[in-house]
Amino acid sequence: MAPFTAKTPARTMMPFPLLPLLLLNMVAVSCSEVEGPKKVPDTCPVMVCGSPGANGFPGKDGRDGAKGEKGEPGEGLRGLQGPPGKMGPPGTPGISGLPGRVGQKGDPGKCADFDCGLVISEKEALQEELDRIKNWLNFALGKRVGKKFFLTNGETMSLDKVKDLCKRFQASVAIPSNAEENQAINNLARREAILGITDEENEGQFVDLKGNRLTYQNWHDGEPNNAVSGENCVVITEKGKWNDISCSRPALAVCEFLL
Ligand SMILES: [Ca+2]
Ligand SMILES: [Ca+2]
Repeated sequence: MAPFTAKTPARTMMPFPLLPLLLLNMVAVSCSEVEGPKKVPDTCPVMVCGSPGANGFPGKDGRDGAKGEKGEPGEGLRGLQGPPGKMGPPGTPGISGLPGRVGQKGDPGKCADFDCGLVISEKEALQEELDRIKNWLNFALGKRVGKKFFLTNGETMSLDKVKDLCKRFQASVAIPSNAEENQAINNLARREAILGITDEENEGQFVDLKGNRLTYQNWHDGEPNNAVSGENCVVITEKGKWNDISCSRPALAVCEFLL
């Protein structure tokens, strides 16, 4: 390269090629004056004071942020209803309901003439048979007075057992309500027989087994005397008179049936 000398008049006449260097020095001086005594990074003056460069390439995507809150439901169109599903298993049976009210009695039915005649004839035959049996019993064992029919099984037992025996046959322990019934029982028994009378609840106050006061009495002389350790049951003697006895003492069982 040729040295810069005075012999090159063209260049001495044109100092403009040195102008950029001069401007650059001026800029450096001005910047140092602005920043003052602070230590200025080496790269600052040129970047701040120079002309802005072109935008660089976009950086890489950042990492995913925290999950956001659930959004409001959308308002899309409702889909069509699907086909019905399969039938499920049968449920457990429910509790039975309360029985309904009893209905009104119906009208009597009509039967054919042949059937009605058969029913009537059978009824008449049964009634005749029943009457015959009653007569046999009356003749052999029992005594009938009015609507009462007295029967005995021929056994002797205490009052409690006579009550159970009569109850089994829908009857009750014999108790005369008048002289005629007293005579019928005496004729049937012909010995001591238990009567349905007691004063267990109130001493000396004899009542029937339902607690009703007596309407007829036929005590033996000197009876009831509640003798020994107490007598709260009653028998009809072979003479047809009454006597109070101990309830543990057995006598003939006699039941009365209502016809
Ligand atoms: Ca007594
Ligand atoms: Ca007595």
